[in-house]
Amino acid sequence: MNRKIATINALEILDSRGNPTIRVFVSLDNGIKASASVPSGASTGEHEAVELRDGDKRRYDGKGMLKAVDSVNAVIAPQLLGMDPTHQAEIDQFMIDMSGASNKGKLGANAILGVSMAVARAAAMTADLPLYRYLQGPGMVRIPVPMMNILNGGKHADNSVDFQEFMVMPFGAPSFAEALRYGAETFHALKGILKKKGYATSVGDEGGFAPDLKSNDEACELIIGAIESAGYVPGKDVAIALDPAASSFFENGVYRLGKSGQGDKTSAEMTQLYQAWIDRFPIVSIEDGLDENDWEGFREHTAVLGDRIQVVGDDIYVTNTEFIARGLRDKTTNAVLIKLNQIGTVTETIEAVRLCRNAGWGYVISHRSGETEDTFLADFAVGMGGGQIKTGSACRSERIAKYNRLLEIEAELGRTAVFESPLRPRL
Ligand code: 2PG
Ligand code: MG
Repeated sequence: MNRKIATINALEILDSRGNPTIRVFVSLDNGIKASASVPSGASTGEHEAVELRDGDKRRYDGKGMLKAVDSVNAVIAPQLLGMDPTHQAEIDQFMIDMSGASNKGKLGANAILGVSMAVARAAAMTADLPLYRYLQGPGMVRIPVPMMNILNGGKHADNSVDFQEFMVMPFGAPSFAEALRYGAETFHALKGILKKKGYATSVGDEGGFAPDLKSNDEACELIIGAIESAGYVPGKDVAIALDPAASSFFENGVYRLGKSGQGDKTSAEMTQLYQAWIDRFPIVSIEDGLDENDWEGFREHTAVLGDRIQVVGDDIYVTNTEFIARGLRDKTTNAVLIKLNQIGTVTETIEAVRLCRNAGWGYVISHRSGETEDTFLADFAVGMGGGQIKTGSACRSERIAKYNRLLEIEAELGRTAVFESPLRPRL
């Protein structure tokens, strides 16, 4: 069967924040055409694969992506033409080698990932399979439980909340469609409560509210109120997941809870604080509760909390198998956040997932704060089978696009789709 890569080219487009990103188009000699768009983070981990931006202040304040477009069109494309798109690992390795020891910065992790994703899509189309099926292979299909970021603090909001993301996880729902409904109803209930209290209801980058709350505790209290007012039982139908993004308030060896006025804390004190919260609120998952370089602190944090909740590492691992392997050895966390553009190729991301799965660890497939309308992530989350996705609130089309794609997949599969949270209700 004919399925050679015939053309590859890239286009500078805009992401959900109005910043440039890249879309890559791949065509095969059998007439198949596919494209994929690359997301971009704000609270990036120190060791993430390096995004290539122009740095030319005359365009988009230096954030242009014409150099990355050029990497695809002039450097990567000529090398990959004629290759079989189903040879994903070989193609990805080829690009990794071309970028040398630059953590993908020479060609741009954005350029490389765009090609990698578009190639995967073209290969799936050639095989006449939905992307999730192509990525997963045969067998049971699991639709992920969403972690929906409905309230923001930290660097994402101008309020007195130190922690970045407060998410609802409708894990008691019988299906993804119902989970999405629980989550969306909770989001709307929260809006009503905020309005009544005279708080702002404008939304941030990921669609969560960012009201001028008085404390970290108030954020959890409001969410509990919203879950109940939507008619659900906190901890049974809908639980809370957090991403404090602690690297963003770690300064000179201390955790500085400056926004809430709770003062400076050590790792152990932060863990105590989370423990007290877990006692009070139905929290089932905490991501980046500590700083990305605080490996020792994380180990203790997981020893204390790991039996009760999912402890997720994001910035500490940056979806890199070397860091994840260290985490597995040291029991640093018990779960990993997985982001395609932190590592830069589909193959390496799948490797990271495989490592987690083989160790019996949880993994959450995640969006970035800068996204596009591309739904690759939804198929990827289904294909990886981990049962968890983090892709924003119940508004903003770049987030909803992923949820709508998951609805589509669940409807397509009918009764054969499995919807089951890896996290159990704690009641
Ligand atoms: C995170 C992500 C996504 P960003 O910290 O987990 O929510 O944010 O994409 O800005 O790194
Ligand atoms: Mg995070």
